[in-house]
Amino acid sequence: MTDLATRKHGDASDGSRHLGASLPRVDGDAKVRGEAAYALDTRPAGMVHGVLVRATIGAGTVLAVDATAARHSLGVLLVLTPFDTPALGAPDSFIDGAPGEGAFEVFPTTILHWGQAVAAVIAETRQQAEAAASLLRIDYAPADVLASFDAEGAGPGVAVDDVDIDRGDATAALVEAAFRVDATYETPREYHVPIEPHGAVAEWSGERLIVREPSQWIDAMARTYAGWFGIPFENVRLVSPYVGGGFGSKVTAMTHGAVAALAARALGRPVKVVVTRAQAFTAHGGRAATRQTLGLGADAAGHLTAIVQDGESETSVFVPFVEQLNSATSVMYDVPNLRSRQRLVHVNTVTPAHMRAPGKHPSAFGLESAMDELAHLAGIDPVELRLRNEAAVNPQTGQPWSSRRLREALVEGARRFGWANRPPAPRAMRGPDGTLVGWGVAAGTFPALDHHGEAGIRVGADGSIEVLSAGIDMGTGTYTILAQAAADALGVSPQAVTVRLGDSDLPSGPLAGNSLLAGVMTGLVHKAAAAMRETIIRLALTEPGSPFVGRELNTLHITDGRIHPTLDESASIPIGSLLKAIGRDRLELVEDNFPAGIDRNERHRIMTTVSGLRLPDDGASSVLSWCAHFVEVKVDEDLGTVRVSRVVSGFDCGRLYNPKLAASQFRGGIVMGIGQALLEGGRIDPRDGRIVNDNLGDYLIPTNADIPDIEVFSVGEPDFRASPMGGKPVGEIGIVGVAPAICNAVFHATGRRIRRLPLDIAALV
Ligand code: MCN
Ligand code: MOS
Repeated sequence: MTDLATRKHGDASDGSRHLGASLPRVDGDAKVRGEAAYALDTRPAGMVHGVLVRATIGAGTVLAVDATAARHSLGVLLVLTPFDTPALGAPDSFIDGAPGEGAFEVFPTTILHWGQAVAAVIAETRQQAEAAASLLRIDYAPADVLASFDAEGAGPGVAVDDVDIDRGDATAALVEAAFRVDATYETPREYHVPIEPHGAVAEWSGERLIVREPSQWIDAMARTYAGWFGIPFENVRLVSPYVGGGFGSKVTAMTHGAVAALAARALGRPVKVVVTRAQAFTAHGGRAATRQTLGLGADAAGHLTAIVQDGESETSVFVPFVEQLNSATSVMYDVPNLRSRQRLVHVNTVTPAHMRAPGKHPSAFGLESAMDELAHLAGIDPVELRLRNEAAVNPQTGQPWSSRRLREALVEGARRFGWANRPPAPRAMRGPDGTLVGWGVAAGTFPALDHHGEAGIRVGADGSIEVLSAGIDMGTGTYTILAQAAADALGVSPQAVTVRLGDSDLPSGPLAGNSLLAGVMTGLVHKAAAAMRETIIRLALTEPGSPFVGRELNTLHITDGRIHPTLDESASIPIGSLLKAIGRDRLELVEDNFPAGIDRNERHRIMTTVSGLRLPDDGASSVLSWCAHFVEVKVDEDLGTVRVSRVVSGFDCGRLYNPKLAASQFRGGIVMGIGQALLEGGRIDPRDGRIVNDNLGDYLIPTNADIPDIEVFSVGEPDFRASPMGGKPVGEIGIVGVAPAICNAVFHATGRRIRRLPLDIAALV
């Protein structure tokens, strides 16, 4: 068991001292002092400002735009409307088969959802641009709107055959079950709301486009810009040194970036376009609303015999985005019979997007709530029910797990939480103030993916050591863990390593998505740093000028940044001194994990398409992270308020590269889960599909006062089938299972089932 916050040393299992230690964030000081310059902090000379204008109908056509007044408004440089904006080129789709192929119409005249961008105004200042934008007169021909999947005429949607599952005969098994739960679970539209807004600062330097923009996937975004403007991908530089949160919303290039780059080219000046908080609710998608009906059957001993699932989720009228509702259902428990169907309901919304634990969150909400209902019905403790249904192998594929320590998370979590003292019946516990107290549990999972990439290492005669990667850090800890990974392999301290990230001119990095970046990049950086160590030692033994020339192989080692002769420690010199002695300013190398023999274009394709992603362990084993959440709630029945008063969560994410940062990731996910359970949800105007609560005053997310003590612990062990350095995904799993654990606790407190998020006071009274 790991004390996550204080571990001073790495796990010695592979000789590492630094990877695995709870090093504080290396970028922490700069961020706290406000010295960390984010992409949108850039102010190139002559920069001007653009604003986007949103459609105020939910569907229909733009007939005309009268821009006369706007064009004459103070400081205005350019007005772009559907009728005078050139179409951009066709970038290759990075999601296979998804639209985006074909010329990119920046402002189509066809309006498919409320808030779709219809125009842009560029002026000397942001205020001037906003003032002028308010003067645009836009004529629409509105059409009928399907505001949500609740709208009349919206359903029943279209089947998504490729996620269907038929395992055994679930329908028959459900009929014969000793215990049976049938219920419908619903989750609303949720939004990413990162504190840093979306936006871009674009400028042209000759034929080269430089875009500074927060990004989770530098290379793929750059590729889209290249496609839009018909320039080679080397001619796009995308810079994203820090990212103020993304949660899945900053993966692709969007209209604001197209407008910035287009206007910068037209005006010959740098242009900054920032999406406002309100616009963020329609400029890019949040999590799709979902609804699923679950039938769970179990035998008399509480072994699951069948799951029948029928789900639906919303998507836009133009892209079939699937929020996959069986992604947790299919792997959590050992159930021989599973039938799962999902339909997509096309409505007038912006296309939904991946949001932290896409699919897994709503999937677990349904399954883990239903498991609690089953436990209650069968009179079995909910932890015990889960343990009885532990799966020895992946029940969907029959593959062995690379590792699955869910049992340990459940057992240890129960012990830490004091679960043994839980009275089985609801409404049995009250606090001193008379509030009802309830305890709930739920489990979760998140599957691992792997990706390719490169990592660069540069060592200077001035003593500098740099790690170079286009990969990014959105608050996760990439800067820190890569310094740790390099330090171990090179034989230096992490403090001696400077990590440079988030620039497409640097060696190609994987996306920060699917919680895969840490696993891929620690492996690559370790590999590159080890190669650098070998290079340094070879040069020390062979280069004229080196004090070690002529010594035998295997007589030098690098420790604490110095090259030591094994038998003569007093003769050690710093790495920088060796470089000076052999007349080198610097050494630089790049390592990668691409298949052998592929060319530059193929590498680029792999790095910028979803098809470049692959299964860890070549698919030989099934690699997932696991978690169990134990939650206490206090419910005031008079006021209908629910407070989460305690959380204890156990995680199996393999080895943790930095337990302190991983704990922070877990807590962040749990906080987001509390928001999902109690607060978050888009409110949709049924007339036109407008998101009514498109601001942080009305779209509520948890604040400090909503967050109790959260205890997180790790039961993971190094899993080298999962990744080169033994870790499994961390960034998203924290959220999975939190909402059902809270709702299960509310049931235990009140006897009332919450099957629809966010929790509505009306459901309690
Ligand atoms: N880590 C670890 N041990 C591991 C794996 C990871 O210690 N075995 C720690 C490291 O500090 C690492 C971090 O966890 O930097 C996340 O690693 P990983 O799980 O590989 O996730 P990514 O680096 O790919 O980051 C993306 C992931 C995703 S997909 C979402 S969504 C998400 C998340 O990270 N969005 C976030 N966490 C977020 N955290 C912040 N602050 N802001 C967001 O927008
Ligand atoms: Mo995370 S939703 O994969 O960016």
